[in-house]
Amino acid sequence: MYSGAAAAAGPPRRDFISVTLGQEDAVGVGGYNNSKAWRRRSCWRKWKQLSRLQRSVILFLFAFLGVCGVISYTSMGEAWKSITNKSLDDQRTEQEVPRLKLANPAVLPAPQKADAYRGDYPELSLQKPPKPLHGRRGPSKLQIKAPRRDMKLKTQHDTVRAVEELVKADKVEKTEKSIISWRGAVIEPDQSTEPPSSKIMEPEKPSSVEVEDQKEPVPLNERQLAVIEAFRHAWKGYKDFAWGHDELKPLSKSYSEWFGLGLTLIDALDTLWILGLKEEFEEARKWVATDLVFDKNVDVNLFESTIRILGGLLSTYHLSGDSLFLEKAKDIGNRLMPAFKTPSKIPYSDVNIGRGTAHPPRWTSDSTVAEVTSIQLEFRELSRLTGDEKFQKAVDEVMKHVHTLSGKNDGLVPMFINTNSGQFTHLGVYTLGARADSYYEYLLKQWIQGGKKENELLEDYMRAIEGVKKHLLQRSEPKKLTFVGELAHGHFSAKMDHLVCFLPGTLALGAHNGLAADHMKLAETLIETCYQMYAQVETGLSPEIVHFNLHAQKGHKDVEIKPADRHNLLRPETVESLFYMYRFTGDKKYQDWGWEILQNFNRYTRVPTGGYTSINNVQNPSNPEPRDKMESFFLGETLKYMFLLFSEDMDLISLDKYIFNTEAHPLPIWVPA
Ligand code: DMJ
Repeated sequence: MYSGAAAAAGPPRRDFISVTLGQEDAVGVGGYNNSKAWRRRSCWRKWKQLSRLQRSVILFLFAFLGVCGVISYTSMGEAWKSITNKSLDDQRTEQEVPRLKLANPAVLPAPQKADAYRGDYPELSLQKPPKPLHGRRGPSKLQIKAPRRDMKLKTQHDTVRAVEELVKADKVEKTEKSIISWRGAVIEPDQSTEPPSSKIMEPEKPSSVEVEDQKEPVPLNERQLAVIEAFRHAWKGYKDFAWGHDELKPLSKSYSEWFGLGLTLIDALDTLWILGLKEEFEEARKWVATDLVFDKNVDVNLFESTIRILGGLLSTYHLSGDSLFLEKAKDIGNRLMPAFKTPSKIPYSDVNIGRGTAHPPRWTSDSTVAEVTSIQLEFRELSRLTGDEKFQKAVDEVMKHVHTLSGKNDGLVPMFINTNSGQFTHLGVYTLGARADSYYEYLLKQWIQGGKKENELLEDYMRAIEGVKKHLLQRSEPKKLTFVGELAHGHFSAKMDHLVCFLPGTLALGAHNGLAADHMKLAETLIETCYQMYAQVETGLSPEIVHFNLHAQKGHKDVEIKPADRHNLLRPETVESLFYMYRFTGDKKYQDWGWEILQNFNRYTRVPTGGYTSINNVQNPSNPEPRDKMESFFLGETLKYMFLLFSEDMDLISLDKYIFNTEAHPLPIWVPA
């Protein structure tokens, strides 16, 4: 149409386009010939007809257009590339959100129907990954970046060996110099001793197992079912008579309050999950969602509320993937922070979580050493999950400060620390029991939690274990049981709290993580002693405190019990250590010992109408004198460790992926093995 109109308009103009097409059309009268050969010939003819000047102008124009074309193509290409990349990125992020969710299922299956426990084992599998129950999963990125694997193994091994040697040779002095030379000798660039706090850049999401970790379900066994039955019996009492309150009083069918925060319910959340008690878990979750309020004018103990409430909420968040628990954890974490506003930054023991004020106990400005040094796993994890450094900073500062303090005895710490001066007080008394116990436990566990990089923690731990060996270990008569006594102003006392029975488990965990083999040997001898603290007693239950006989006396056992110490509070430490020992050795005697203990709890502490009770007298099987109180740790710790001890599934809360806080709440290891 265009060319025809040009032809009709008159003689061809020597214009490149119109001339060519118009002319050709005119020439082609009588038929439309558009063959390639004809077109080529005709073009050539036209070209020949042009003057030299015209040809030069046309060639110049072509060349000019060609150059322009190349330039604009390059710059447009760049622009286009970035546009397409961006849109690809957009697509990827949109697609990756669901993909990441699928690749990171919660570590354990959604709790199963409680009724399922009546028989059919295969249905009771604990392996299927659940969908998150409520709310959305947390943001992506599970781990703080791991160093290269081969390098990590080498340097960790070197570090551990070097620390062991130096501690043994007593060379790890408090002087800057030796520490620097030790570090210089073993630390590779990727093994910075900086606390992980400086690396917190963005919030983390709940822990998870990799897809390839999924394997055939391991059926529950009779003993695990017995634990579930015991738990349900305890839960029934709590539900019927103490729902939403701190502790059940099973005999008077009522409750007691400590903080007024539903302590037993929160402490038991992750046990419900692990045992697969779905209905009970849902009910408890509902209470947390609707009734758990921290905005209350109430004084809470910083340590107890951290290990039970903050720890319980964090681990339940990790297991279930339910953001409700993280929100609650953030809330209580923030409300506990005023405790750190002290002249020394060593926190006060008590906080009013409604008013935002904190204070020491009425009679002193001291805090307990174990309390201020056993809140770190929880606050560090809270920082990692929220991306807010303040929690970790506060607790790391405490550890750094304690690391530098004088008043230790070969790594053993006194029991009190002053919140004004920041110095240890009541010097000269050393125990692995009440008021100091979990200081030692958290040295090792923080080191593991943070990916085995914080060498001061390892150094303090190794030194302390050497201190235990040097000052606190003795053997009893007649059975020659190795036990951990106490030291008061140079005098050895053959007294051992049941609380000390956390130690075999902790030593075994250290050995499993590459520490000295003799730690494992010591763990094996100490767990035997802890078992004897049950076996040598009339009810088969341990008292709160025992005294060991250092000299053989006719008719006397190794274990002596004073009238004031013969109570049992349903404590977990021995079953906790049995769990670690079984996981690391596979020796079934540890399961058998735990089974005996469970049966004796059932025999002497079970209340028929629901719940279990502390007892006053472990030496009187005909009247153990029930105390009318079920401590929250019986559900949070004792029964959980029993269940895990009896499990043949070594990956059920794998000890290479999780670190248990001192209240048995599993938190993820940041750089799992
Ligand atoms: C628990 O609250 C914790 O295990 C703590 O570390 C020690 N006391 C009880 C259990 O005995």
